[in-house]
Amino acid sequence: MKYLTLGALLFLARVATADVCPLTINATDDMRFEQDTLQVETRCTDVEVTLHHTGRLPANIMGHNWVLTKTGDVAAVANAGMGAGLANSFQRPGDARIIAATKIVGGGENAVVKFSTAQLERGVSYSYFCSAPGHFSMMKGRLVLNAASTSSVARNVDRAEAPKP
Ligand SMILES: [Cu+2]
Repeated sequence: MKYLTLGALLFLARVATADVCPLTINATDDMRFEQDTLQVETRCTDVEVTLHHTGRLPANIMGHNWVLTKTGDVAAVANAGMGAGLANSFQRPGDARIIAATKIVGGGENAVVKFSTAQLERGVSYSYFCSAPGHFSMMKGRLVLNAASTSSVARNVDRAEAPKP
């Protein structure tokens, strides 16, 4: 009986958490992301990105965020965000080009954002960057979907590509 109970618990735990994939990215006082690529495995239905600011400088001096868009939207979204101010984490409110984003953090702080991979399409290039004014030319990288095609991500993408009514 004990085995059955433990087995049931393990099964439930696996169902509840299996497809949320954690990723961590570090941002520094010298205006860099320590990772220039983040890989998302195809089994991930959701991604939870933790931005960690490894430095000591406060948010109003060297604050960083993590913003995900299509690669072709990076410059326009960064420019639109510049005028939004620190209070809006340098993101234009309601900017539909932003797929996922954290708030701005200062040294020693973390921020977390979770998003669904269902909105990511195969064959499209995605990039992340920091939208603090002047940072995106230094602070950007690629979010890469692993190409294996039999996962839940691939099925989600197929649905997303179906003709819209
Ligand atoms: Cu930054």
